[in-house]
Amino acid sequence: STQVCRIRINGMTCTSCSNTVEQALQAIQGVQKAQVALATEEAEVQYDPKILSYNQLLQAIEDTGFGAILIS
Ligand code: 9UX
Repeated sequence: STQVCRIRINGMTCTSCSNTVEQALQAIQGVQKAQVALATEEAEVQYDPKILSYNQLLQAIEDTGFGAILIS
């Protein structure tokens, strides 16, 4: 199954920042697709809700040193 969520990411200032966050999300078991947009400071993530919850996505972003707030 697939769930989509959008996350506001705080603190990104360059494409290296957004690539770091994007790769961290893509490396998580259960994440099917993750795109991070620097310009809008948002991530859109498709994931299997049977494998993980959005809280783990927020935690993974915070572990990279950035702030994360669920949008939808
Ligand atoms: Mo870019 Mo981001 O030089 O923490 S990697 S600012």
